[in-house]
Amino acid sequence: MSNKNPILFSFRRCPYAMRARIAIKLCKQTCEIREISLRSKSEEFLNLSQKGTVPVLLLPNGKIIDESLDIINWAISINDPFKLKSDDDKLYKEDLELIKVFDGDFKFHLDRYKYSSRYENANREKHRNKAQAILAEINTLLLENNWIRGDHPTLPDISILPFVRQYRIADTEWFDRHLELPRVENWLNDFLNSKLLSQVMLKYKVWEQGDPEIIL
Ligand SMILES: N[C@@H](CCC(=O)N[C@@H](CS)C(=O)NCC(=O)O)C(=O)O
Repeated sequence: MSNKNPILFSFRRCPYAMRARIAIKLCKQTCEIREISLRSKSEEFLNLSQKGTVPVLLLPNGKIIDESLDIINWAISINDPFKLKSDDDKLYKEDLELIKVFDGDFKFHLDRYKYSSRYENANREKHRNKAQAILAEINTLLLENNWIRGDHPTLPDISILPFVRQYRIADTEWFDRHLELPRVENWLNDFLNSKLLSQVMLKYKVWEQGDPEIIL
């Protein structure tokens, strides 16, 4: 298979795919986007990556990148006009640690809060509160800035916010009334109202063989 542009296999609502799309946009990479059905994954997709998770990026040279953070790093390594990656090694390490907390603990509690019926003995409220405690730490990081590292979104914001968005969606009324972390609420609101998010949340029908190329 030879393509002119890298191809991103994506699923609109997936937070991992969202952060990959955001990085691709902010790093101004031209990629084709193909919406995948997670319920019926095409053979073409499964042949690329047996994990069967989105996002997957297929490069013109045939290389496959099938982890969202690796896709973000790929984009950053080519062009990083907004300095998503900090020049300061210490801050960069802290960013990676923070992302790890969200990909690990936060996601663990988010899943058990959002989909409590799918987990045996999951105590919805307990998991909501555990995730809230992690957000309280972010609240302190946002004391001086709108975004984690200053006046514009960088690596930790774009990697974490798609999961915070899901946390709100799990119970919007509770989040809006009872979270009581005003800086986190503003931070999420700025993200939800951003042009950037609306650009990467356009709706596409599931890609089928023969469909014209759609550029992200
Ligand atoms: N560690 C992976 C996780 C990706 C992931 O779990 N994506 C979910 C969708 S949000 C998925 O594709 N799940 C497979 C499925 O639902 O069949 C990454 O960062 O790319």
